[in-house]
This record gives sequence, structure tokens and C-alpha cells, in this order.
Amino acid sequence: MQVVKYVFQPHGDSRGQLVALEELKDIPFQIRRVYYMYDTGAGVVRGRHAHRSLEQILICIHGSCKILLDDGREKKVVPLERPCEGLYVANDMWREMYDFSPDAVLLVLASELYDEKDYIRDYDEFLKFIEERGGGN
Ligand code: T46
Repeated sequence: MQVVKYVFQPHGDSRGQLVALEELKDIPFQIRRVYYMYDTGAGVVRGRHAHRSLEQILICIHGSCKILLDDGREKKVVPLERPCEGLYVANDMWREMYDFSPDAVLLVLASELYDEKDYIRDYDEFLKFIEERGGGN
């Protein structure tokens, strides 16, 4: 499994850091939605699903968390702990977000509007989806 992590260029000066992200330049898709999660309780695991077509970039803009990626054959854990790093998560990747620090803010840039029908929330259904598409990447 190939983990695609972007390192964004901070524009730093004596005032601090600024990161600017433009669609189809810094982000490999058109950004149609932005959401973020914070105040995540200790021990909470979010996600536990894949998508039919949604692509996303996850950026932990404050604090830290871990992302488990599972392509149906292999699992990898990716720590997110720097606001200038973004993790690309393809649609056909089962994802779980966990181990949030109390101050964590996880920002997500998404290629599509919210659509519950795009979610695959059952793991066996996910494996079937991967199988029908010709196996894990
Ligand atoms: C994903 C991971 C990384 C909305 O109304 N609009 C939205 O755009 C989103 C993302 C969620 N919601 C509502 C639906 C639920 O009632 O917010 C509630 C929590 O959503 P969910 O349980 O899907 O959150 P996570 O953290 O499990 O998953 C989210 C995204 O939904 C998902 O696409 O890949 O973050």
C-alpha cells in the first residue's frame, strides 16, 4: 500500500507560519467541502468506513491523531502531528481515526458534497467492493 502524505510549504516570517492550499495545485482535486472535528474524547475511534468515490486530504491542524488505512489486504497507521502535513485518503481505503490528543483539530478537505449513499460502513461490503474493482491496490 502506498501512503501519500503531502508536506505543505509554510510561508513563515517573524509573525509565524501560514499555509495556503489551492485546489488542483496543492490539493489533487477540486475542494467541494471542508469539515473538521475537535473535542474528540479519549479512546474514541472515528471513521470505520470507506467511500464509493470520495477523495480527501486529512490535516491535523492542531494537536495529533493517528489514521489507520486499510486497503483490504494491508493496514498502515499514519500519525498526523504537524499542521503542514496532509494525508491523502482515496475512496477505496477503509479508514479509522483514533488516539486524538485532547487539543486535536482534524481538518478534512473533500472532493464531494456530503452524501450518505457514498459511505461503505460494513467491512464485508467494503471487501466485496474492493474485490469487484479488481483487488486491493
Ligand atoms: C471520513 C472521515 C475522515 C454531515 O452532516 N456533513 C458532513 O460533511 C460530515 C462529514 C458529517 N456530517 C454528519 C453526519 C453525522 O451525523 O456529522 C455526523 C458525524 O459524521 P461521521 O460519523 O460520518 O464522522 P466520522 O468522523 O466517522 O467520518 C468523517 C467523514 O464522515 C468521513 O467521510 O472519511 O471523517
